[in-house]
Amino acid sequence: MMRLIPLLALLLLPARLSAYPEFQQFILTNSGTKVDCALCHANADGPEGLKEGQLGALKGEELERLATSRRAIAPGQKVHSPILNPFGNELILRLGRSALAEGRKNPAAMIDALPEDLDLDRDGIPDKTELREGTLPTDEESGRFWRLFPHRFKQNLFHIGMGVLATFFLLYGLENLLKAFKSRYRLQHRRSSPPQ
Ligand SMILES: [Ca+2]
Repeated sequence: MMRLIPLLALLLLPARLSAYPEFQQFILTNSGTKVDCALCHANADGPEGLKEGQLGALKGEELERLATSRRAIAPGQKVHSPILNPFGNELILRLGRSALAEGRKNPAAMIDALPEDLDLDRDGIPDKTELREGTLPTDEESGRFWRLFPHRFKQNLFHIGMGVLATFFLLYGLENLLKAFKSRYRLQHRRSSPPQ
């Protein structure tokens, strides 16, 4: 019972302690892209509610994980909050909840504090760039076209190589076929022409 009291208190916290609309507003202003809560949260509708990944649906062990993540004030603590997605949990690990809360006053500075090499989905676009541009750091298909291009090119290198080879052999075959038709036509033309 004693353990339930702090857990219940967590559920009764005001919504703004769980949701960070300032970041969504910053991204909208910075990139013109409207993002939903799926950027950092497990549920695209945000942490408040009764659906999967929302506070009202958490049970037993999930509440324990929520409490642990909310105690991660300083950076360096690996958490697995049930209301956050892998990127939200990574933000707590890298920055800590205190810096995240402070970041609401200056989202640009908070984003700058993220390491340049942090790229959760390994699509070649650093997470801080994805945040600025309103694309998803957890989805390798999400990103500006030209930023994703090198990653997609590398991913499809084998198929591109096979396509080039197939085109080469097709053109080579066509060229030889045309030569063969040409020689046959000349031969037939010579045979049908009366001797001079
Ligand atoms: Ca990325």
